[in-house]
Amino acid sequence: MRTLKYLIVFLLFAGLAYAADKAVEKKIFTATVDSNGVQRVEITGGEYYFDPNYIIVKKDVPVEFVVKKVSSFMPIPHNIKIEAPEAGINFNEDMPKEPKVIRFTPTKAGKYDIICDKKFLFFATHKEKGMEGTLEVVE
Ligand SMILES: [Cu+2]
Repeated sequence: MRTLKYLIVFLLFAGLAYAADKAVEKKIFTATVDSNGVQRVEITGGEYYFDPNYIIVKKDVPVEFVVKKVSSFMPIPHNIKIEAPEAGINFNEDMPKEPKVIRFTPTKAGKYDIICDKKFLFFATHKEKGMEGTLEVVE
């Protein structure tokens, strides 16, 4: 009986550790303006994350996202999507293995969701699995 109690406690902790592991770690990147007047941000996507996942850019300065996905054993498709037309940002692009450039110029300060909305059959979307982030546009 006592063994069973220990087993239950162990499983509980194992479960908690697993849940903590799933929590999304915040990886912040503050873009700088390069000599061409562009804020270039390299973003990698994988299972199931964006790296970085918290990106800070300046308003009214062109941005270039250079996106690619890490190659993995399973050919899992990923995309990167920001839907904020009010801020001049509105795209939904597949993330290829070779770097792809996405250009936009944010016109409004605020925080905008970055997501991957791919999913497999009836399973959770990648966003729900942690493949999400924030684009913060500052004045
Ligand atoms: Cu994805």
